[in-house]
Amino acid sequence: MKFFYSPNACSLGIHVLLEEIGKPYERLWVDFSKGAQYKEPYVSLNPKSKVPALLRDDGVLVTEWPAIAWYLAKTNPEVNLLPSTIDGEVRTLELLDYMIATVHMRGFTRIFRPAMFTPTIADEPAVKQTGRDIIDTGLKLMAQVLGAKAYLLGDYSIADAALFFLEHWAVTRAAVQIPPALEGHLERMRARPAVQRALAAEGLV
Ligand SMILES: N[C@@H](CCC(=O)N[C@@H](CS)C(=O)NCC(=O)O)C(=O)O
Repeated sequence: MKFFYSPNACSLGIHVLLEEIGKPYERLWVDFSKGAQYKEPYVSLNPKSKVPALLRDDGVLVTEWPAIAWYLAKTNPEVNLLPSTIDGEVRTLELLDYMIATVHMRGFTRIFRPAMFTPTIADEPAVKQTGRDIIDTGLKLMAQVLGAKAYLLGDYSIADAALFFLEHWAVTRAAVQIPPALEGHLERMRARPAVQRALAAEGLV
């Protein structure tokens, strides 16, 4: 299996899951500084020009964070990365979609790449502020879901890997304060050996 990533991109969360699973995989850096995501050979493999992407041993490419995480959880049931009930599965999907489609794509992307949201440079501060507001609301909602639990759904799951990269971005890339309840979650995540291995492999520690 080949895992396509870029250091400190959202692929970090999938990197964590691959390390939790612990089976061999090949890690391939898509160098954004060289625009490698828009060039051959990557663009033919993944015309979306995004990471994460997972190339299975049967040649099938899996893209989109929630789909990759779901695939990894379902194909490695012994690692218990998903709740076992239908209600738990639905709740996991609900959290993943919100964290990726809203908090990442509509929030953080506004801060990292404001020019994608306006053709006018003078508007970029307002775009970034809207991003901060979306992140703020999103992280507060995740803190409510977490409550006094150790992990979002009680037991550790793929949803925690998504929340981890959002928390990590907030603290290391966006200077956004995270709610106190999430500080504990971030510390618990950082204490996991799989998280430490993924951060080290991406040169983030
Ligand atoms: N909807 C995609 C989003 C992936 C995404 O936006 N990845 C970013 C890195 S965090 C990327 O590859 N950006 C490269 C680019 O847009 O040029 C998913 O869920 O995987």
